[in-house]
Amino acid sequence: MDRRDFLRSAALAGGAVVGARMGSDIDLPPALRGVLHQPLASPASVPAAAGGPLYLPATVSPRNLLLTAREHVTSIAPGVQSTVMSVGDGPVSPTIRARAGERATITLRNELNEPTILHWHGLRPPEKDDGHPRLAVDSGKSYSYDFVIDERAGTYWYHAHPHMRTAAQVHLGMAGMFIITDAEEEALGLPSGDRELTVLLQDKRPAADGTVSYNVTMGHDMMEGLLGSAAYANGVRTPSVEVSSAHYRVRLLGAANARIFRLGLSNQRNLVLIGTDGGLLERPVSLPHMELATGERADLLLDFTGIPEGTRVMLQSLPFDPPYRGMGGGMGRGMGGGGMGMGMGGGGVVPQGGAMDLLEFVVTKSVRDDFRVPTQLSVIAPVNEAAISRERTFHFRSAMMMHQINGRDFEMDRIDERIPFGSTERWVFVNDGPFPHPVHMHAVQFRITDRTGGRGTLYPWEAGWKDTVLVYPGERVSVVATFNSHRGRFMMHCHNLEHEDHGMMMNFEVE
Ligand SMILES: [Cu+2]
Repeated sequence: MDRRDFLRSAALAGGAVVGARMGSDIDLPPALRGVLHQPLASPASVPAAAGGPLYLPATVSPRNLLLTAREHVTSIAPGVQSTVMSVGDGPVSPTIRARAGERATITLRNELNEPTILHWHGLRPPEKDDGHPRLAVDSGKSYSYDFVIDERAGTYWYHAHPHMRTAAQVHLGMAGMFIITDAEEEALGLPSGDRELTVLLQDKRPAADGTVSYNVTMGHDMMEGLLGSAAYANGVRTPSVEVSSAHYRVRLLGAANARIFRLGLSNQRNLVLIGTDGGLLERPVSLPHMELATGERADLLLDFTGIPEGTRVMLQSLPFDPPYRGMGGGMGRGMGGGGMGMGMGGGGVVPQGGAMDLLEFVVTKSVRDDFRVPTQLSVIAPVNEAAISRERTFHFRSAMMMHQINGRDFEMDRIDERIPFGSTERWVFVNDGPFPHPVHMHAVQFRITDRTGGRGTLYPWEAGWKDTVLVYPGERVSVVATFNSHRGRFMMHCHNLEHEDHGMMMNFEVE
């Protein structure tokens, strides 16, 4: 069935459109800067993790790299073997690690039973290497990439991007981290080796036996996007990882279908944010909590110094009242999201804003740690407003099972916008619908300059170079980008995986 047949049957299956509740009730973070070391608060009670060790993906170089995508069975929780789709043997795909300026020569071999293609999220390779869905290769075929990694040091990622199957494939493991280092970053002496972790955060709906599949419903899931009943870190259900009483660098990726995480620690120590999507911030920011939507990254320093052996600290998604009425919202957090969770082994679906335990740190070793958080990390030039040659506005709207940009569904071969190579433009993303949209641009890193409506402010985690920005209902968010990486066809889309699969994407040609 094609997309429209699918949508028609989805509509018949009965999804209602819930009106927006514009965001007047979000709590703004208090004064956030300058507090790098918080006194140790009395530990809150820490719920026991489902256990199981954190899966640590293999680290690979992008040089002469063969990535074989396949369906296979692997452990996703203690005693639970489940069928996943990933590159390699694990529940998520390997971590690619490269230095800025290195060349990537990568072959994707598709051993899945369906088309796939990989997109290097946040990187700016040429058109042929960007993983546009029209480049998807059939089962049994391969695709070769060859490009120079011309980016700042940062926490990037890669994931499957075939049209209408991105959600299923990413949900089941076709996603991995892409870490880039450079001399500027290395000079900072940030925690590394055993004290650096990369963690891909998702939520899923385990069945009664703990196995996971991509089991979306036609109505609700196709509108708000899939919300799960349990959290997964690197593909394993609420795992745990042993740490020393030291500083750790933890790079987090929002890789859920639709979940927005409000990250915080159960011992109430602050998160120290040092980088966002496109690399380091100018200065570290100490935050009691921060939000992370699908596609966004947070490069964090976590301080476990002075914490006694045996202490458990949970990285949590703290409860919040999302500034919109999701289909499970207002029906009681954790109560099953409007009946969606019935019959699921992990309990009911946790609505957007519901609390979730993500990853448990267990302090198992007391060590001396002389690391001091640097006061200056990098230099980021201010946005050059004078260089902006044009403003374009994009309206995002979801209604009646349709997810559209400027009133149009995605068409693979239609060029929606033409951009002069080298130009700097302001793009304004306007959310006219009832659901949040994390908006992602290929081919550029942008700066977020303004948010009006809704939350009406910019947050510390939206500073620096970004490639994805969360736009809540009623919001109007401006970004500034310079289109100087390559000529060719690229895309801008919502990164809610169900939204992008069902039309909320558009092509632009840099010419
Ligand atoms: Cu969306």
